This record gives sequence, structure tokens and C-alpha cells, in this order.
Amino acid sequence: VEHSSPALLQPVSRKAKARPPASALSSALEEISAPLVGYAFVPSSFKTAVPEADIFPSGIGILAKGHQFSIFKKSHADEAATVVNYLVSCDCFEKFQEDATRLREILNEGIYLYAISTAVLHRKDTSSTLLPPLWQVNPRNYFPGPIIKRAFDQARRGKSDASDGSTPPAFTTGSNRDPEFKLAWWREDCGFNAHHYHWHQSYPWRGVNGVTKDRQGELFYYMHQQMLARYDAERLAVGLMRVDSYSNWHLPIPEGYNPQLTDYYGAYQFAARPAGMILADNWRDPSDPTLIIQQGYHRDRLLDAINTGKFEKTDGHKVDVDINGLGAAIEANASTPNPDLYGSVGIHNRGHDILAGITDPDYRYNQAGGVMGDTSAAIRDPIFFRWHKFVDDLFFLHKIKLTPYNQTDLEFQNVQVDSVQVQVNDPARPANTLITRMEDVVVDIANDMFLNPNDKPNTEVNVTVKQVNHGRFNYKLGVTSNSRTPLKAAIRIFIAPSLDEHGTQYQLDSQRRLFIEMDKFVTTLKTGSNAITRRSTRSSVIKPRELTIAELKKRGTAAKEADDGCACRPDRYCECGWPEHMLVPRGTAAGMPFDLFVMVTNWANDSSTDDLDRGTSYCGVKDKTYPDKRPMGFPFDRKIDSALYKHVADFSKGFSNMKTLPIKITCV
Ligand code: CUO
Repeated sequence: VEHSSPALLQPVSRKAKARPPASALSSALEEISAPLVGYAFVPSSFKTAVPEADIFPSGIGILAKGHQFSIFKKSHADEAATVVNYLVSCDCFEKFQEDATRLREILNEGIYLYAISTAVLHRKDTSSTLLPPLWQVNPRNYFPGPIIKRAFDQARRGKSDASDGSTPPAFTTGSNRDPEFKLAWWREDCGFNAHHYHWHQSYPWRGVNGVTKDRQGELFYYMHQQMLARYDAERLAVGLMRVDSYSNWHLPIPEGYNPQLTDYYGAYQFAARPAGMILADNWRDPSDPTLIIQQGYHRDRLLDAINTGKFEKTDGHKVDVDINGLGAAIEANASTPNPDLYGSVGIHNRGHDILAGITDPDYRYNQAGGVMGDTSAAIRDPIFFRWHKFVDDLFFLHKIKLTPYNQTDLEFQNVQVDSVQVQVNDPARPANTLITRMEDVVVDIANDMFLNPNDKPNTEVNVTVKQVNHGRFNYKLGVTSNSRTPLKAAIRIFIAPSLDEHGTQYQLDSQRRLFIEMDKFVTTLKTGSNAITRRSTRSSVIKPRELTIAELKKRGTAAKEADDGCACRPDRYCECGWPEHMLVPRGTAAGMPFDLFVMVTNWANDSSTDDLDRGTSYCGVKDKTYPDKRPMGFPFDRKIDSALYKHVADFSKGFSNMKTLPIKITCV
């Protein structure tokens, strides 16, 4: 392939070199994209060198270029899975690279980007490769079209964003006439959207051949449940009601949304969804419609399973409902107990699809679908959270049927939490107050991989985005162990808003759905008192800030010189994890009260065969076992008897291995 740079794109043998060059994929994407970007612009010399599509397995090259790709449509997901499986099975790196380059010509753009990066995540020889940030390679799914156009216009005129004194507003997708616009900054955050896209690449519902995902259904439940808990904390902070389930599919949807995102060529926009629309059967693909009655059928079969505690398998046998199986049924992943009863595409995926098509359900106006059809942009739309609240309510209905945790489940004998404190790294700040702020971040989008090379500027193309961030902080814990031998202990840290919409203190059984996991780590307790300090930057929830393409290039050069590999540890979901800058909910200017809850449990009982690390809480350990054997969300995932424990502080007073600390989160 004439465009490859042998110096940058070396084959990676795990035996010879455990870690491939840091820049391998960024270079690969760049090398592939530089001469070939925009399929209409492939140089003729290359065209003659490209074999026909039929060298690839059948089922590849079906979705035409320029069409919207949606992983929630069966035919699209099938094609993407075929490409991913093919690319993962290429037995050497050179073949993978060569095929990826050829597929660039054949595949739909969305499938191409999804499949090549999903393959990189699942190939052994690229397992620790750092991918460039998605908002840099595909900015059109992350920034409104007018903002991108302006940035390119300015770059061509030799001006930087803001240098002409008229920086456009950071958020352009609505106005204060819409209450939901108050949280546009949160739903439209690049890192958050990329996290969600990466999660679905790490756990494709159609699976990856030969790869077993541990507790995928449960993680599907938990990661999205945590998104909802975090969303509700933000809603309460700006005076909105907690998110309401979209469960009645015959009522108008009061919340609308205009994403202002254009496709790769700027030929169409993701559909704007006006307020007040009512769901309609989706016949956009007449061979595979999504019908409301069918959704109702699967919902009712799921409710049957939840209420009886039994799934009916395809062969008629009954099996117990557990959270992983329920997640598999709702997501329709490879472990679904019965695709006929619970949906072969899944009620969840179909919900995305039908909502994405709501504005032109039979495609009579040739209108593109809405963001709900695309995992890289779905969370921008308020209806995403309403839909996922419906999905979460199904999990909730299953969980409340389970026996609440008992004394043995909750206690850790001989261990006592004496004190808990949080302190931001600025000693002038008071203890037990976390600090957040909104920051301007400049993003260079010049490497848009779908850009016509003739339009490619030789300079940075900068977009300024507003993001929340927080002052880094430490947890300081005092823990006494009365065991004669050292104990391996898991420290579980959560926070939740203290007050409901009325300003009344939450009762624990309501508040428990709002608890946000902040960190989970393992420490060894020696006999006697232990002073534990834990940095917020080590959180098991987050991944650190992505390196930009410029930083990756720099690091790639340094890595080549030093023969050093990627900064990520191998075998982790380096690309997965909650964005670090969003770890702390924004809170309020006056200081929003939260309850910080710490629980210490016995890691000798809880540990699986793999370790906790950054990113593992919401993403697991790449293709290994989830590092914590407890149910995800423990101890707040099951009903808590209000007669026994009215408030979270009552709960923690009942057990020596727990402690509740009232804190404030102040947005400065
Ligand atoms: Cu993440 Cu609905 O599962 O988008």
C-alpha cells in the first residue's frame, strides 16, 4: 500500500514486543486518511490497485456511502459485526492494515470508523494502542455544523477562534426558552459522548467472534444506571425534576432537541426533533420495521419474566432471571435467553431506532434520522435519558424483588471506619467541599478524517468548547483493623444529592438510585489504625484526559526513539472510562449538599481474578473478568428498608465498616 509509512506502521509481535508503538493507530488512521479522505477523492493510481469488494466476506459493503449508520439497526449492526470479525481475524498486523485501507474505499463511513476502531480494541496486537480522540477524527459528530464551518473559515483567513473578538456561544443547540437547555453543556460534552461510543464499541451487542464478555448484560445496566444517577444530580442542581421515564409511548414527548450536527460531507443534518411529537411505527427500512405493538409485546414478556422470576428459553425451559440475563435480554446481546420472546434486536435497541426516526418515520421526506440512532451522539438528546430511565425501571423492578442485603452481606467484622474527609488540593479551601468550574478548552479539528484533502488546511482549526472541571482532591480515611493479620480491603466510595426537589432530605430507599460511584480501590489494612489517602485522579471510574493527536504524534516520536510503548497499561480499556473532567457533579454556586458514603468490604471475598484500576468500574477489564464479584452498584442496588434505615447516615451508623460524610459541591 503506497501510503503506508513503514517507519510508523510496524507489525507488532506480542512476543517480540509486548507494546506496540503508541502512535500506531493514530498514524494508521492518519496515514490511511491523509491521501484517501473523502471517498470521492481517492487517487486514481490507488483505485487501480484496490481489488474488488468481493475479496471480502459477503455482507460487507452493503450500506452505501453517505447513508447514516446506526448500530441499533439490525442490518447495519450485522454488517459492522462482519467487518469487525473479519478485521479481528486477520492474522498479522500488515494484513489488518492493508485490509483496513482497502475497506476505506468500500465501506460506509460510519461503519468504517466504528469497525476499524472496534477491531483495534479487540485485536491482540493492537490491544494497548491509543486511539486518537474521536472528536478530532470525526468532529462532525461532536460539534454543531455552524461552529465547524466558522472554525474552518477562520483558519483559512489565518485567524484563530476568538481572535476576531466574536467567539460564538459555546452551546448553540437551544435557548433558555427550553428548560432542558440548562444541561446542554453536560449532554453535549465531547468526552462524555466519546465515553458512551467507546463503551458500546467495547461491548458490541452483536458481540465479537471468539471474545467472551464477562457480565456484559449487568454492565449494560450499571453503566447506564450511573449515567442516569449523574444526570439526576445535574438536574437537581439546576432546579429541574429528576428524569422521567418514557414509558407511555402514546403521549406527546414534551422535550424536543435540535442537535445541529451535520454528517461527514455536510450533506444532511441529524434530524431535529420538535417538542410534542408522538411516537410512530418506524418503516424507514420496510424489510425490518420497528413497530410499537412489537415493542409492547417484548415489554410485556420482559415484565412476565421479571414478575415470575423466570425466563422462558427458546426450548421452553424456564431459567431464573438474574441481572446479567435481564441485561442480555433487554440489549439482545449474544446471551439473550430467548430472542423470540424478548426481542432479537432488543427492546432497548429498537427504542433508539424508533425514536431516531420519529420525525420521518416512513422516510417520505428523505430526512436523516435523529441522534438517538448513533451512539456517538445519542446522549445529546434529552429523550435518551427518558428512554434509558424506562430501561432502568425494568432493572429496578427486578432488583426490588430480591431480598435486601442482610447483616452478613454488609458487615466486615473487625474493621471500623473512624473518620472520612475530602480535601481539595488547595489548602486555602475548606475541608469537605469539592470545587467545580466551567473551563474553556480549545480543540483542534484539522484532522477530520472525512475531509476532502483539497480542503485540508495546513494549520490548526480550533474550536473552543466549555467543559466542567473540578479541583483535584484527596480522600482521607482513618480505618482501624482489629484483625491479627493484615486484611485486603475494598474501599467503596459513593456520593448522592442530599436533598430532593422539595429541598427535603432524601430517604435512603429513594436516594439509593442516585448514588454515584466515585471510586473503588483495594488497600491492605494492618492491625491497628490505618491512615489512608487516596487521590481523586486514581478513581476506578475515570480514564485520564485523552492525548490529542498532536500529543500522540509527539509521544509516538519519543516512543520510537526510546523504543518505549504506549503509556496505557496493556489489557485495559484504555479508551473506556468516565471522562476525568466530569468526575464530580457540577453542584451549585451556593454549594450543593451531597452525602459521601464510604464502605469497606473484605476483598478476600469480593475479588475476582482481575484487578481494579482506572476505568474498570464502568468498563470492566478488557475481555477479562469484572474485578469485583459483588453485584454492580452494591450496596445500593437492592431495596433498603426505610423502617430500619431512614437516611443514609442511619444505615452507616448500623455498621462499623461504613461512614457517611455530609459534603458540599460548590461551582465557582
Ligand atoms: Cu448506551 Cu442506549 O445504550 O445507548
